[in-house]
Amino acid sequence: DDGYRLWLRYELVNNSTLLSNYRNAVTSVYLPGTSPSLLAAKDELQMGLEGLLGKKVSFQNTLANAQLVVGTPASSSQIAALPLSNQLSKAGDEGFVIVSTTRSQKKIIAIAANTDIGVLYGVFHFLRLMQTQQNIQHLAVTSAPKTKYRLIDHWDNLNRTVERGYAGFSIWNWHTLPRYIDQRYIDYARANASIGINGVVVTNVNANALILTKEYLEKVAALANVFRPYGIKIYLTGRFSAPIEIGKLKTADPLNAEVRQWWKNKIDEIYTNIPDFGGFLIKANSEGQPGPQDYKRTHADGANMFAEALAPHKGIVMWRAFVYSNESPEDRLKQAYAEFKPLDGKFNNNVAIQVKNGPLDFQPREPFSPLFGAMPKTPLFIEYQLTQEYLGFSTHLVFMAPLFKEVLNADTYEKGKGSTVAKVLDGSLDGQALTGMAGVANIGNDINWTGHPFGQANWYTLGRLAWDHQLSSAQIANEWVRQTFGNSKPLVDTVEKMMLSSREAMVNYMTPLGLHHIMGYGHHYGPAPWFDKASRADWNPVYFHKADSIGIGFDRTANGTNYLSQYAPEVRKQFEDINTCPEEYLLWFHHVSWKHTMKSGRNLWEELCYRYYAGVDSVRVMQKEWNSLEKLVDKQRFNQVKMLLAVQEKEAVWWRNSCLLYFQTFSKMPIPPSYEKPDQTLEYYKNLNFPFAPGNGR
Ligand code: BDP
Repeated sequence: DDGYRLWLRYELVNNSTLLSNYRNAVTSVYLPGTSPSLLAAKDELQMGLEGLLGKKVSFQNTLANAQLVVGTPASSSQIAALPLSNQLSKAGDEGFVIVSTTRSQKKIIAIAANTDIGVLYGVFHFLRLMQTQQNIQHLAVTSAPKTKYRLIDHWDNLNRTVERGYAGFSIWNWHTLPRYIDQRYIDYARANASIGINGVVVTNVNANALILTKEYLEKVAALANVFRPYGIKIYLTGRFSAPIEIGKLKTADPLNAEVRQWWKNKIDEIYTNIPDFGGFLIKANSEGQPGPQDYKRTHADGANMFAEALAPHKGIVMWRAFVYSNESPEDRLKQAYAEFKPLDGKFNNNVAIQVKNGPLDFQPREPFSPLFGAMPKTPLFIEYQLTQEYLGFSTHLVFMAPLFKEVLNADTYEKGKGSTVAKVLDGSLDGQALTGMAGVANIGNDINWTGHPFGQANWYTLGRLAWDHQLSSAQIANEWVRQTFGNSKPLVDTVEKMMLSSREAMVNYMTPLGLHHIMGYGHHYGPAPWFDKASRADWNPVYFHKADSIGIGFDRTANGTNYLSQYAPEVRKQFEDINTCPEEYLLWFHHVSWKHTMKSGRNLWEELCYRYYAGVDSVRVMQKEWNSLEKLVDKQRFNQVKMLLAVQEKEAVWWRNSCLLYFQTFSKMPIPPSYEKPDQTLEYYKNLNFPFAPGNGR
């Protein structure tokens, strides 16, 4: 199996009792209607059922002969006559109901929704139930998404390189668009729809104005046409200086009338090509990107200029809060809050501020960004990174659901206890209508889409959590494994266990106890805690770990940078006291003595050794677990994962050894003799170089 089919494999049900139950329940289908979304639902249902059941399904012209009834009250009066209005009233515009009911003394299953796209989502959910071998005798599902904008952000350049992409080149072939429609675009749309993704940003946040030219917009429109039946809107990244670069204006000042008119015209032009264009994602005044501050204007001035032009078309602006400036000597972590918090309430109502999950930059573990809970008058979207820039690229098996959930469950205390990040995001805490979740894509043109077969699980997770943030990591892992690899119990149990332990393993072998940003410079491959040559202080690992003869860690308490003042008092209090600060975040907030006694009774140095070694051990356990599955997994994917785990083990050892040998030059304490000895010297690790490491892709 080459992995191309992702979690939509629809293999024959291999449990004979279940197979005959399923065959008895759903082989005749009534799915009326001819809209593109209903036709997509029909195609999917046919392909899915025929694969799962190993026999043809017959599509009926009337409900009378059908076992499975699929549609909306508008698509068929016979469906309108079913007693579903109660459930449907809870399904909203995108949700669905799946119920077992009887009609004229006959058992039927109805998949119904208020809209055609809801039907498609319902069909995908139903197929998921069967792919994961659930009982479908007594169904009573009502499901509606908890966030409105559920997005995949591609960092794809027009020349098909992908910024921080580790799965090949961009799947968008701008050269052959618009006339050649790669089957991949359709399968991509199916995969996204199957997990409820309804928006795709196709271009890199480090934007290129060319995408806004007539020639490219035709191509973008062709993609939008492919996505539309699947309920997916297309978004672009907006290069702030585009009016200068392609519009021949002298300025891009957002308060300049000509500039505003230029954007208005451009946006109107986009909508004549793409009537349901979603809007813009914008990175401005960050890492060298142009923005409103170049003209002494605020982020709100910039965002509102776009918002005004998009509003008549119902488009939105997603304005990124990932900003930090070169000039500021401040703790880099404080900058986003310092710039955005004062702007709370100043954005038009079709602007959302898109905030990375943590205050720094997609590290293996970060505390939640203090912007969550600090901007009650502004819709906030969360941005996660699926591509594993800081998590071992696409050679490490790291299941991110626990990372995502950790942030969602974090309590901001904005309105007292229980004010979780999830409630900020789903709008329930502050009554926001614009709600959303985004993941930076890990997708490329590799045959299996994500390079590592398990990278698919992170794409899957983003969609599932954006739909329902209450799903547990275990449930997501379980459904993904069943659909992607199969349903046998030892297989499901073992893979689920591997997945659920993988994130903590990675934190341990890379950055335990709150360490962060100690990776190689530029390409971010492997460890380089010693690196201190970057042009900016805050691109240097030494700036972040601050190891010295006394201890290690970044003091962000009132005695240090006072970053902690950006959190609610309850949060601050917990983190600020070295005794109540969770050890996972210790070195994030404190400079701690090597001799400090940890909860385990070990001192800090010993604990650091313990964690690094535990990380490597966990990878070795994963290897054993995977090897036990040889007979249960197809050969191709079995071998791929086996090879990748070997790479991961080697790199985990590299992280462990080089970090401990380096930090040891400060702690001056031995690595406990019971641990295996590093087989290389610190000098060896420092001298490694990686001409082959993927760079930033630009
Ligand atoms: C950083 C990446 C950089 C991105 C930036 C961003 O290293 O390539 O452009 O994030 O999010 O993590 O804009």
